[in-house]
Amino acid sequence: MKVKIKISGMRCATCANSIEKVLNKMEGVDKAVVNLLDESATVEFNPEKVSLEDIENKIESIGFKVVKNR
Ligand code: 9UX
Repeated sequence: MKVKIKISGMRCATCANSIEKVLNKMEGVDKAVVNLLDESATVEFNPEKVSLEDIENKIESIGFKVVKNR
């Protein structure tokens, strides 16, 4: 499935790249693209291998905030 996750706390391209790199390394994530200006991550993943919650927790574990109810 494909989801768009709103993220706050990114202040530069390196922030975006680091999130993208970490997400793309996760088991079950097929493709993650982070957009700094849009403050979002678009993630394609296999829900049988990884959950949306796992992905959101990973983003927060490296110091960014997932914004719900956009
Ligand atoms: Mo540069 Mo982005 O320190 O946190 S990587 S603003």
